[in-house]
Amino acid sequence: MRVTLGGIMRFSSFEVASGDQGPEVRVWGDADVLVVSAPLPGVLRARLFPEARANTLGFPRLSAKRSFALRPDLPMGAPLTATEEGSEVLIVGDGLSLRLDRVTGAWRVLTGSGESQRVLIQAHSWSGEAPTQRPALDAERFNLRRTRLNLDAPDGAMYLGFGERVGPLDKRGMHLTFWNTDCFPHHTETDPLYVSVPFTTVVQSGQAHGVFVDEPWRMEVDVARAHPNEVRWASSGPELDVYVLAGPRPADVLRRYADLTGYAPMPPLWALGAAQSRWGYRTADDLRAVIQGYRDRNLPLDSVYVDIDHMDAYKVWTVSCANFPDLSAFVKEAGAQGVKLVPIVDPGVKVEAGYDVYEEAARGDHLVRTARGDVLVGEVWPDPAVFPDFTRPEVVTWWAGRHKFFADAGIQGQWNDMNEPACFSLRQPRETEGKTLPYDARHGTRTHLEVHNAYANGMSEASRLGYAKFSPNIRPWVLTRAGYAGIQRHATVWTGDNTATWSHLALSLPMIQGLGLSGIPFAAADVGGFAGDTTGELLARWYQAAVGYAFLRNHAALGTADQEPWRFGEAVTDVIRAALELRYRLLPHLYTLAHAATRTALPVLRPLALHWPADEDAAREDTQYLLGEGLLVAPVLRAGHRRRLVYLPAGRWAAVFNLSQFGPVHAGGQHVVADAPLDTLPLYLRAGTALPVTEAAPHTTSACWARLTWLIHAAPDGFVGQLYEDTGDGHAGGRLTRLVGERQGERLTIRREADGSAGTFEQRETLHVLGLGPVREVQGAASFATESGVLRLTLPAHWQTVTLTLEPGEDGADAGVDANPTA
Ligand code: MIG
Repeated sequence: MRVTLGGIMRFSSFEVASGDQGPEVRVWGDADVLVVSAPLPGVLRARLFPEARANTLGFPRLSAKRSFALRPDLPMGAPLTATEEGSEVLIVGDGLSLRLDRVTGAWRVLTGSGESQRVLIQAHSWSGEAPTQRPALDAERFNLRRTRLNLDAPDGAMYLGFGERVGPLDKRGMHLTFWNTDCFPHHTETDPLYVSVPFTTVVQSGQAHGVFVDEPWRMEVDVARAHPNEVRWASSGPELDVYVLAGPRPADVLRRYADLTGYAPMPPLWALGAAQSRWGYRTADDLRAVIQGYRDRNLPLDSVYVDIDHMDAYKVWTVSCANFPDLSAFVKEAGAQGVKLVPIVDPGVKVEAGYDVYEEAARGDHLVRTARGDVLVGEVWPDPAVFPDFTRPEVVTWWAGRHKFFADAGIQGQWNDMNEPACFSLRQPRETEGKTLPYDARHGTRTHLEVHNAYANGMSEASRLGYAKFSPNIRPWVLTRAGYAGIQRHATVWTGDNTATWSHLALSLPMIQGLGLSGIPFAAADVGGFAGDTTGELLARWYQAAVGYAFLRNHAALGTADQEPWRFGEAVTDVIRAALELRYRLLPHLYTLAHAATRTALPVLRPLALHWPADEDAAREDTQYLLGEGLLVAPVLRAGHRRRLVYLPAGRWAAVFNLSQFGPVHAGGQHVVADAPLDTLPLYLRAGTALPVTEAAPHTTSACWARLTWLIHAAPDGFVGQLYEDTGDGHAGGRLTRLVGERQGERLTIRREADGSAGTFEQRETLHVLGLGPVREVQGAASFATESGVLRLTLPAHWQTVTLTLEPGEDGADAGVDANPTA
């Protein structure tokens, strides 16, 4: 219990001091400490340490914290001021201020000043407990809600993000746990899952701010469920490390979060191509047959994933000689067909005398221990198995060194699984929360309860370090199942073991969108569903929905029905081929979005909430998504449906279904009905947008597009488009092109502005422009023609400017607008 001294202020002293991360304001009383700093513009950090006197040494100074989330090169924070105002302490940082009531300990964070001042966060209570002295080793001695913070949840505020979660985009009304869990199968109500990111973007009246609680400890957050107007955080650790991030737009919050925790590195182009996987492909011959299956049917394919059967007796960093007699030769063979291999790596190390990985780990003291101090032994695929302690830097370095094995074989991508960590059972049985290690297992001086959620970050950091060391000229592609905040610096996430059901197809969109809003821009779900038998219709619709997933992997569990694209007859194969070709046509745009993600943290697959937070219909819509601000995807997510309702946000939207037809144009701010027979993916292009696309290909080669078409939906004042190009891999620079159309009266000037270089290659560019009306004259194009309202321009090499003279009086942009097609 917290002790409050009658009549005495909870906070009686404060000072401005110099902390490990820069200037900080320390406020303390008899027991509690609050330390405020300004790590970045528009970001305020408040370390809340109730009962600090009983919990720490050096009171009121708090010891430095090692964060798994923050980027390692975070600059020193900015200066702050602290003044006394009546019963409050006012702390002013870089863009945000904090007011603490010295009597009650309540505090709030404000943005702006004077008239425009707004309260972002109101914390009305926070409390904690001293450590208990009970010596027992059982899980009960852990107080899972040791430190608590209650924040105001104003009516109407939406809470987005929180990492990997089921349910709708807005988590208001849910109780969420941060404890990475291998749960199989998960359902539409299951919580927690594999990834813990204690970060939310709060949207209220169209304005956004963020709250990030940087604690890898087991935590819970009750998002206005137990109390309709409170968000209640509870940690099993002794403090809460809270970052408040200013908006005003959701995109600003996301950028500030990435400034703090890091940006995802640029993926190689091939990782954006089609991928085939299955738990059950055992041998090189199995994979040969898969690749052949794709090539025989003219289905694009860029990678195959190689599941646990590649190992010798599930020993990590080995390959079964029987299944893969010559791994490097097979990597080359697949490479010659444009296909990369992505092997799985599990953290569990088999206990076996003479097995070098085990021997090294044991000798180097790299393993997780029990509370008693012995090496902890459990069972995973290898049995018995021990667990490298990836929370310690020296273990990360050791594991990174192990990647030489795959790097030398020419492997460029890796799939880190089971890193919650998953553990099926323990040699010395103990109660655990989910199939993992016990709370009191030891990671150096820390307990598992404290670092469980961060386990996967170290494992994937090692992968990135390993490939950087052994294959410095490529961009490694690292996939992880588990993760904590900051995981995006090392790996991207797939959503784990979903099922081959329509509800999981639908669920994939809010899950991926939620991960995107949690700083992980390249997340995706297994296409077709992992568990259970898929059907042709479900698989076809899933491929359509996945046209805009950041990566596109068909994966299935052992023992389920085959689900390669050709397993359901030719009609379904044709639909899937068309979806894959659409994907490959979109690659210039998707690759540009990927590049943008590495700089802005905006995800590839975006919720409408990101760009239209003030429009409630848009903000709550999670059956559709955006690829950039101008392309809206509305896949059919239900069995038997051949039409769907689509919400179009503000603007004018041209139907560009399958990217093969142009029109009609709808006014936004309304629902429209899309006709979508099985072979149709409803897509809409917003007026003002130029979308770069290319031609379909059997596999990717370079992201310098030899054939480029800009699909343009001209707004009355013009349009703009972006294109990022480079060689598709490696670290050489790229070229960013802006295509700008500016209309003044009857004249439309189209300019191409390029920045950077992408080497010399021949590019054949065409523009397809909708929304112009009749054209009288064209200057600067090689040729042009108008066909059913779309102007097609072919451009000469290295063109800079094209000028169009339009027929006067025609407002082409309004032609064919369907103001309310549902009426
Ligand atoms: O206990 O490696 O989520 O994608 O196929 C199951 C076998 C282990 C779980 C992964 C799944 C993978 C499977 N793995």
